[in-house]
Amino acid sequence: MFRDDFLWGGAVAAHQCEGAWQEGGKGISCTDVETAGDNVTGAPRRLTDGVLPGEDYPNHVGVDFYHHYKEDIALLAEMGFKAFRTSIAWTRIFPRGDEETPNEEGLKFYDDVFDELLKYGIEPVITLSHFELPWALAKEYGGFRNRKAIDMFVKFAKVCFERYQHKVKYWMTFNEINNQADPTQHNLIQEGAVLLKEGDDAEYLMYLSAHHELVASALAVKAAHEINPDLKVGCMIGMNGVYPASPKPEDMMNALGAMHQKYWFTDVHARGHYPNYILKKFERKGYDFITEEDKKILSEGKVDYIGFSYYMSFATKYQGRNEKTFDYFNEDFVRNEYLKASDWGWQIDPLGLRWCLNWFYDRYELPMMIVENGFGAYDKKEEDGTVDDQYRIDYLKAHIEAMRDAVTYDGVDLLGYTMWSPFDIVSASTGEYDKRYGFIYVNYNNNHEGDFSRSKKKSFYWYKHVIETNGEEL
Ligand code: P53
Repeated sequence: MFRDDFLWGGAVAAHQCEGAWQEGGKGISCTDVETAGDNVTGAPRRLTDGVLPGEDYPNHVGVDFYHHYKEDIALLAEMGFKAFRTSIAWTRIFPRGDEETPNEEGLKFYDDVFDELLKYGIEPVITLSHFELPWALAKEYGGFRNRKAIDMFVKFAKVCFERYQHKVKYWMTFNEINNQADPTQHNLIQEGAVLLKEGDDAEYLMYLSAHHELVASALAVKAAHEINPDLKVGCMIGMNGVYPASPKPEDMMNALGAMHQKYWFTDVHARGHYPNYILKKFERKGYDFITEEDKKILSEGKVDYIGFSYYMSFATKYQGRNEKTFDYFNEDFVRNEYLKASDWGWQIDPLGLRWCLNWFYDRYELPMMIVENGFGAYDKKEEDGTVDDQYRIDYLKAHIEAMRDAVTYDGVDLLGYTMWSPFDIVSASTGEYDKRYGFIYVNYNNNHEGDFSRSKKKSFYWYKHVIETNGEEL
């Protein structure tokens, strides 16, 4: 049984839906210089040095939410949404990140969006940094490898808390802060505006900039509580539980090692200090960037709740590379023969969601919010304009059932569920339009064909009923 005020809803991020990349005084963000990838050819997204002619930058147009938000929010209200999660594009508020004063036009845009939501009784749930940091922060300051980024972020956060404190109660600081545990250029730029240069040690830079982000996050939590004690600030963890590939003890230890390396970020956010297994790693590697002042800040800025996304689970097999430390290597991840996968290779595991809810709750005993969960698929629009997306209903139904069991049988404290994404948007990992998650079809595709018109899929009516019955009838 879900609580009476359970926050049923959906989630998006500004850069994946808004478009209008040069309107309202917005500055260039790091995703504005990321090209589209392609799941069919396997071509990855590329980061270009500034906006170059002839390149395809899908986030420049998104699905034009900037001009469609009233229509979109009306559709969410029709489904009975209680909450809508989006992000505030940092570059609409501070176009370069280092300005003295915020951009009023940007602030006004989010006032309008929040007012529109509140008109229907939909609660905005807001992420401050969701893969869209200022490009100037990356180019001119080195992103979060530089401590100056901490001040820039905290300034941005304070402006938002002050301005929207009476419209937004639930906040999150850095979206999927732990994706960078795999320190690829894509992950480092999305998380911390870090550009890798020749000779850089990506792993070191990841720990350094993640540390600065965690300090910035703790300062933001503290500031929010000072500005208004009613505000709740959470972390946002990209959670994909790691199973051992077999009961072999080494596989078990490998899975534990992977869990440590991928999720230590949560320990810092929730407990206010680093776990010993990471401090030991820093000792071995000679990393020495945590100051006494930082420790104090972390201990004073513990999060109020755990926000997390869940799409899939992983399995890992010990290959002997990491004797003693059991550090994880991407090559150790193997297919789980018990699970099916999406067309993008994401392994579908509803019960894994229940496992993850328990894992978080056992460790932290904090309220939780599932702020992303959804099924990216190729949809087919029929002649009559409908989309029969039963596979999406099946996916969501099984996951909601698992989370309901976690509440009913395990007693985890769950505040809400915002699925990803109520209307189709641009994919974050591949930059595609054709990877669709929505209950609402957006007429636009990878080839830039379409007029952005919106229409309801079969799942639209299904989710409306789920909300109506507070998750009793799936
Ligand atoms: P897309 C990787 C693995 C799981 C979730 O992802 C991830 C990522 C990074 O892309 O990201 C989250 O669009 C993220 C959203 C994103 C969503 O999952 O790649 O917070 O911005 O769109 C779905 O299919």
